[in-house]
Amino acid sequence: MRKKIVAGNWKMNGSPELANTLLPRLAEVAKDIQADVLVCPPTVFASLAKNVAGESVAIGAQNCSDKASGAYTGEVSVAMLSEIGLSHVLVGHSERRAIFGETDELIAAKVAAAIEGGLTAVLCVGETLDERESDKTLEIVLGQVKAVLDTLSAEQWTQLVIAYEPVWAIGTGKTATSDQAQEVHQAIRNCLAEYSADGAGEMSLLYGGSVKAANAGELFAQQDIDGALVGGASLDADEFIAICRQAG
Ligand code: 3PY
Repeated sequence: MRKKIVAGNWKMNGSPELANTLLPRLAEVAKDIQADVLVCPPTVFASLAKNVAGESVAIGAQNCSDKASGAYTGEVSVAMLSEIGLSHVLVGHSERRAIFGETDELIAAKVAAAIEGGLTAVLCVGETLDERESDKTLEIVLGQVKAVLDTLSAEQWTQLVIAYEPVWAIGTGKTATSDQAQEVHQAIRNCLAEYSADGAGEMSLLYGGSVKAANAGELFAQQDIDGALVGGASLDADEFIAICRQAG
């Protein structure tokens, strides 16, 4: 059985107050449901988040360095994230690809560093509106997936989750329809099966892009959608909890 996961990406938002109020409530809900719950606050609040979240909510980072240590001003290594008790790291979010120029090669190196350092990498992939409108969705998304899979062994997949986040649905209020999302998720799973049939069946594939309580249920009902990576709605305790409950 594949794990259902609901992950919150706070991006560059939130505060110690939000961590102190939202996470203890979420922790109680997470104890009651089957789905795994993950919250990725800004790294500066991650230690605090880890302390207040307890064991039922996993805390992750939104980015990591591909380097182990050294003169890399502003970077944070996987070992540092692990040292403060984090278990996951988002890698290759479309904002990092588009705004910070992260390439497939760098993203593959970060995923490898995360896995080797004992974390679970949540690899984010997705197409832009132009790419979708020129019928390149699967070419782009599967290209981003393969760039990472080509550098990993199937045994390492137990520490990999893939989040499909169409760029045109991020921060725009537009969500892919559940059929559009399922079509891409199924294509990702078929692509995984070319590497490892067992691994493909076990990989959790999350949908991201303006997920809210109102659309989560329909998305989660799709065969190849195993949860969500939630942006803005993860900053609102009631909304995020309502999404988590729908994951079961
Ligand atoms: C969004 O839903 O806005 C996201 O980018 C989640 O990562």
